[in-house]
Amino acid sequence: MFLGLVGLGAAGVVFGSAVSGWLSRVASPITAADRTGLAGLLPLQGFRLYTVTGGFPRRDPAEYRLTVGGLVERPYTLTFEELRALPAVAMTKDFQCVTGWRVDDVRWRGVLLRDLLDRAGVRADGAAVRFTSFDGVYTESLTLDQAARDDVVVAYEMQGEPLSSDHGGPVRLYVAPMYGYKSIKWLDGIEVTDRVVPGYWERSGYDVDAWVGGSNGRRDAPIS
Ligand SMILES: Nc1nc2c(c(=O)[nH]1)N[C@H]1C(S)=C(S)[C@@H](COP(=O)(O)O)O[C@H]1N2
Ligand SMILES: [Mo]
Repeated sequence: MFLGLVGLGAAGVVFGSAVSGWLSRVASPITAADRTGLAGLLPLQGFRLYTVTGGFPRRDPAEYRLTVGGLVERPYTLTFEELRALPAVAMTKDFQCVTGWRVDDVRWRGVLLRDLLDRAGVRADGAAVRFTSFDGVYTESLTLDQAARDDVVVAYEMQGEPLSSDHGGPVRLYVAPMYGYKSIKWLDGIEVTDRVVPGYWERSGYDVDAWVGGSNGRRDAPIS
């Protein structure tokens, strides 16, 4: 049973690189992230678990802090409980990685990124948002227009459960209409910037505007 699962996972990896075509150049660093071992190979409801640091950081919700700062009027820091006390949104939408895998109908719950930014008051010179991870390495970006969408969530629940550490818990970003690399795990910082600062994979060649089906040379069906 266990070996069967591993076999399936390995088949997924092979299939993923076979369909990548030209993408294998930029996708190979992601495959390298699977070096972290079996966790990266086991299919979890269709997800694969990614990290770029060689480890999966853990943070107790009691110790978790989310800072919102940069070009805002009122920078602030939230505890996990404070985040959970804010008005929440729920949505059921697909998750699509640029390497080809897609998980249909994932249930997400969290706070709209837009609401967190509104709370801080974005200054007139703000134009984009930069995100940081407590893995210490991964970063991401959105324009302010993208950040204001009603399908961009600072998520703390997935599939009706608290977001697991492996999936980026206690809090990750979920950018529904874009490829999975936009959905930064282990989110700890939201910083308004005066321009888009390309994120981790974007510095390796992935598109900064990562619309599913409309970027990275892929033809996936858009997330509806
Ligand atoms: N901090 C961090 N966030 C990350 C990544 C990562 O390696 N580190 N990988 C990204 C990519 S490419 C994808 S497809 C998704 C995968 O999410 P999962 O590991 O929960 O399946 O996380 C995204 N966010
Ligand atoms: Mo991905």
